Amino acid sequence: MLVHRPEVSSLALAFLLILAMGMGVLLLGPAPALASDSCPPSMAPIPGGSYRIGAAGRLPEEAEAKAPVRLQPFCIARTEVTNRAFVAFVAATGYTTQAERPLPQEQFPDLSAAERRPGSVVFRPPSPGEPLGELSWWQWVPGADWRHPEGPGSSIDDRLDHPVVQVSLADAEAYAAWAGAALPSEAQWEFAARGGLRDRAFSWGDRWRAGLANTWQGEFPVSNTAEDGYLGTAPVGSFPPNGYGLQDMTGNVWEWTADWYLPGHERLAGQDDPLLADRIASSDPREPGVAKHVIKGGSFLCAPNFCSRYRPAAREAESPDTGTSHIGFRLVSPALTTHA
Ligand SMILES: [Ca+2]
Repeated sequence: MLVHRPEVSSLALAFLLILAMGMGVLLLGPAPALASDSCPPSMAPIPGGSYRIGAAGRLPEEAEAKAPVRLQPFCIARTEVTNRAFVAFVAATGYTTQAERPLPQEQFPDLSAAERRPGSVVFRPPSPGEPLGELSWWQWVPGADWRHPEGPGSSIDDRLDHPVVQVSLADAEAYAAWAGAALPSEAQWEFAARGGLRDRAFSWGDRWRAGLANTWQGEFPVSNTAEDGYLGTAPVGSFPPNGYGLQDMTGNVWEWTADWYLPGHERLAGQDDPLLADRIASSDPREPGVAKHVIKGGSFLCAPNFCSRYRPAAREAESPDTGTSHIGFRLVSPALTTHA
């Protein structure tokens, strides 16, 4: 197990490099040191460095890049953006989220005005005995939005410290701009989620350990035993941090990244601070012709028998105008100062 240690000496780094090369492990430049005051208090300093984004021998869409990517030091929020923070954003700006607006007529010319009412997509647990079709547990619910995550009658009043959900990519970008920050690239997000570990399946090591993240226990989608204490979202920071002090990089809610989606990572291989910023380049073989963004981290709906994408390398593709009841986001910003 190799860990980023910005404080170790050059001699120690050289020793680690030689040791790792001897073990046949691809190794990766020493991370620049990052001053402790390089980031706002709500963010953790990430030392930067290089790594092979993705994973070998897992799902095809997360296939490991053939060459490492390199990252400059950056700051990333310790937690997902909360409902409380989003309330402050909306109060300050009057922003209206995508789910609170009618569907655009030009985009949906065949729908009536009633069918284009504001709404969003909500997870609906199937009833006992109900036939399970492909993704039959997702339902379009008029009136579902970030203040009413499961639709009319639901509320965030007792969830102010939970991650905001039902936000589209544009909503997340608007919040980030207001906060003077940005959404993480996929490469930044995954590097941060690894918590300083190399080539490990999970943020904490190679073995799945229940209770370290808000996921789904039981047989998805019919039985949620909530052994981790939460049927749905949890207050941010309810589970232990990873090696970089980041919480909920595994589970709770999926998080938007700044990258458009392509299966695999070859477009990023060998690049500095890579970002797939080209919408035209996006492609999802499961839904040809629809440009999608990368989301990371898995959610409270991820179970071993379904999804199971609660690993740093795992990823999903999401239409940028689709917020759901299990997608949120966190912010990054450039590191303010570095020292040698
Ligand atoms: Ca749970």
